[in-house]
Amino acid sequence: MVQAKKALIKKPGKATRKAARAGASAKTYSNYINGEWVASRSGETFENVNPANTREVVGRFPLSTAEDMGAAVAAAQGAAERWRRLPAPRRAELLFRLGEILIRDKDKLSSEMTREMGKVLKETGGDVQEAIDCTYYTAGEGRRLHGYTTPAEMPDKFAMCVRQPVGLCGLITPWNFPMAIPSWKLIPALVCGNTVVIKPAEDTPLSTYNLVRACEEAGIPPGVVNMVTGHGETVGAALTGNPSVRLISFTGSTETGRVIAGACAERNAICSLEMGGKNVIMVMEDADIELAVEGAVWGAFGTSGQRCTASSRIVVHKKVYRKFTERLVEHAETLRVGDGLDPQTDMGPVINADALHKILGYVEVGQKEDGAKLACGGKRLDKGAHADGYFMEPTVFTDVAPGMRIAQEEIFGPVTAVIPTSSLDEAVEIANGVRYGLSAAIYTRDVNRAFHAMNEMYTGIFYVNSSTIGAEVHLPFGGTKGTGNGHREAGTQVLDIFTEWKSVYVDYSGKLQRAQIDEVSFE
Ligand code: UN1
Repeated sequence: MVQAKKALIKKPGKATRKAARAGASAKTYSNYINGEWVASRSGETFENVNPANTREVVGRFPLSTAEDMGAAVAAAQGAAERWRRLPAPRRAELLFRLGEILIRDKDKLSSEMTREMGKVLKETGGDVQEAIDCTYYTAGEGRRLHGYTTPAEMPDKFAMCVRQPVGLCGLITPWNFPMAIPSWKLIPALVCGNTVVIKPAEDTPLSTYNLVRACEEAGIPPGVVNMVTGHGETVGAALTGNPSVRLISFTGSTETGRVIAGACAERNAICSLEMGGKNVIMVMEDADIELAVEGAVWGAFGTSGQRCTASSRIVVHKKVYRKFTERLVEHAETLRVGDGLDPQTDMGPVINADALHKILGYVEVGQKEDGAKLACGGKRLDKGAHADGYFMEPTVFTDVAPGMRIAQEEIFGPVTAVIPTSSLDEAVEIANGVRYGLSAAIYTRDVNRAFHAMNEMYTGIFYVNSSTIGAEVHLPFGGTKGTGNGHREAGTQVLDIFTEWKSVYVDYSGKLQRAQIDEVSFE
């Protein structure tokens, strides 16, 4: 789940006023509509602030209106026919060029992403790399986009099915993977022959801007890719409700996803949702404990726990419980929290003030739960180098019971809940006992246990002896239950979101042949 937001508009608080001073020289960015960089008709902007240092304004972005969104949709509609008719291998050539630009600019794109989003440089490098991987992998589909042929049930008749673009796609993207996730949507949409309008998260519009700018440089024609920044309630709603938009692809919070799904259902638009997770690592008594601790730290505190795939629950066999939790806490306490631009930093800030308050609220909830122990962390860091950012300590709760709120609800911050268990079957039951179904992992040296858990876990992603994070672009990404609505991004499976099937029958018998009715005999 990804929550908005820190758009600091109109009524600046203390931090905002300071930010406005420090950011007096910050660049003002534009929307991208029909190949032109244009301001919002509102004339207003919002500030994109560095969560590690709120005195720094990374840039000002258009506070767009429904009218701006209407213009972007019209542009995408205007380009749709020509883009669809451009052969897929030609479309893909432009995307390969886009991949080259992202490789060339990777360092700059990563550091700009760290400034707006907060995660450490090696992780923003990973984010840009994921966009590069997605671009290369998916552009290859320009020469595949396979359909299939199959025998027909009548003689002298040919049967096949082919993919066709769905049409105009609206992409609503989150702040935690500000380039990777837009690329998961944008690149397949384009290679399949759709035109798009992107509405990036208010917290991280710069990385999407950079991606769109690279599309322009790659020579993707005007109108094919459009970007409009602003609030979900105005521009997001205007995109979702526009009858010309055939598909909405959304990654973000469960609450927003539900609103979007409702709006799409009203007008029978296609809707692909990727929302929350309450992912789990199971640590069995035969596990390599050091490896499991490393995986837990990486999964729980990487990206400050702000991944849909974050390891927010760790179910540990009682026989190794003490050893594991001691090592986990020791490790968590050594993590250096700070500005992600500093190469010494292990964990950056969380995205904004609302997120910080929500996470700290969960720490309070956890402390009130009967039996759960706050083993480390739990506090905001706001002194010295941390004074101007949204920093908090890596936090571990132990002795958590599976039904507690901290074991059930998505916290989306650097907080993990360790739950004791006495058997693999019980671990699996606990692991499956949440409303989400994105990612799960098991640490064990026993292949039988690993396969059993793999088979029993009802999640979209499963790892053996590896953390719950780290999905690769050529495999499907998504989850069961409350995580989504049955779609998968990435892999070739994403093509089923961005295309519709057309079944084609060619009857070359020269006579009326009635399927299901005429008998065909051996003569
Ligand atoms: C997300 O958690 O929102 O598997 C996306 C991973 C990344 C993608 C995460 N490749 O952790």
